[in-house]
Formats: sequence, C-alpha cells, structure tokens
Amino acid sequence: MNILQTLREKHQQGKKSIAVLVDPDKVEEPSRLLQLINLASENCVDYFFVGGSLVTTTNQSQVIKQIKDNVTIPVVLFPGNTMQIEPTADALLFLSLISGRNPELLIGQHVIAAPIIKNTKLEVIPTGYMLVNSGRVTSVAYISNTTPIPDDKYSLAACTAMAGEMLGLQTIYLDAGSGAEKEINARMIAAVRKSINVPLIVGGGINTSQKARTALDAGADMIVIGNALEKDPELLTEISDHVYERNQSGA
Ligand code: 1GP
Repeated sequence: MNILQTLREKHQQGKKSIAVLVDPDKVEEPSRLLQLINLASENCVDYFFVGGSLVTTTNQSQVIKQIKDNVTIPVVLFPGNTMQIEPTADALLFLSLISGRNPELLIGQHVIAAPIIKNTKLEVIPTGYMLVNSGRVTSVAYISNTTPIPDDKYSLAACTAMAGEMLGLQTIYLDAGSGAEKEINARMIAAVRKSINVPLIVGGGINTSQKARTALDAGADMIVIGNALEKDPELLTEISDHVYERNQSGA
C-alpha cells in the first residue's frame, strides 16, 4: 500500500502518525544521524521527512542512503526546491504553497519538476502547504517570499485548506516553520480539520509532548518533529508512547 493510501485509511480510523524531519544541512556527522535513525526505529516512527527550505550541503542522497541502509521507515522528500528531488527516496510531498501568492511555488517549480519526477519511482503526494505565522520571520517564509497566514485568522486558514482540497490536493500540511517560536495553535488546527476531509499534517515548533498532544487532539493526523530532537531525543519516546496508546485505544 502506498503512503497516501495508508494516511487516508489511518485518517478514517482516527489513527495518528509521527514523522521525523531530517534537514540535511543540520546533519553534522553520520554518527549523530545514526542515533536519530535508531531512536526513530525504536519508537516506531512512521516516516522520515528529508528536506529543508535552504539546503547548502550536497549530502541529501547520503542522508537518505544512511536511513535506508539501517531501517525500513519510508523516506518522504520535503523539498524546498526542485534541486532536492532525490529518486532514492520513497515518496515526495509535491508541495503547492497555497497560503502564499508566489506563482513559482504555487505551480511554476512544479512544471519544471514534473518531467524529472515522472522518470522516478517516487510516490507523489499532492500537498497543500500552508505557512502560519509563528511570531518571527522563519527561513521558509523568507525564502518563499510569502506572507504566512496570521495565527488568529482561523477562517482564512480554513478556507485556504478547503480551496486546496477542492483543487484536488490530497493532504494539507500546516506548518509554523522549522524551529518556530510558536507552534500552530489548537483553534487553527481544529478550524482547518473541520473544513477538509483529507489527512492533515502539522509541524513547526512542536518541542514538548504536551504540544504534540494538543496538535493531535485538535485534529492533526500526523505531526512532524525536527529541531526539538536535537536537544531532547527522549521527547520522541514520550510522544510515540502517547501515539501508540492512543492508536491502540482507538481514541
Ligand atoms: C518544519 O514542520 C517542520 O517544516 C518541523 O518543524 O523543526 O520545528 O520541529 P520543527
């Protein structure tokens, strides 16, 4: 079964997933990455997301290889641009930045990427990517040259997600940006959740297990955790225990 199909089924069953984000720029040495890979494996992480808004190193393919050499957790590209298409991954979030009004990131880069992706075996996951204001300008907001949705404009976010679903996007990713000061608030997540039927991914600034729980309670189907694991790897165990219990109990 492909990743999108699994996400849809889990969404229908109310089951949650965890993705660990690996930004190749932040991988300082293979031994640190191996620790994270092992930690993810021990904690039944569902996916690795690999990518970043600005990748200055050329080690993305090595990062993917190291993950695939050690575990069977699927690798999903989370590309900041067309240079981050790596055919050895399993899938790719084909991101349209629907919270912004930059045509290059709504459709332009996609036209350039489409023939390249077509020649790979990557599973393409059409994703409505929505940036939400997190208190300060994040790298992704700066690089994408877009204005994030204000974090108290629930209706604006809901309508944006709704339009994305109507355009045929198969999942919505609400992101406060990597290392965000403020995670996406519960009201915003709930407003988006209510407006769509496709799986909802939420990330950015989730650095405590309480924040993870809040996002899941508000309606996230998948949470993405990156930065926080560098400082506090144990956090993954806490969150994954919670997700496991919740999935078992059908809550
Ligand atoms: C960023 O959603 C991801 O695009 C993860 O964010 O690194 O803050 O966990 P963090």
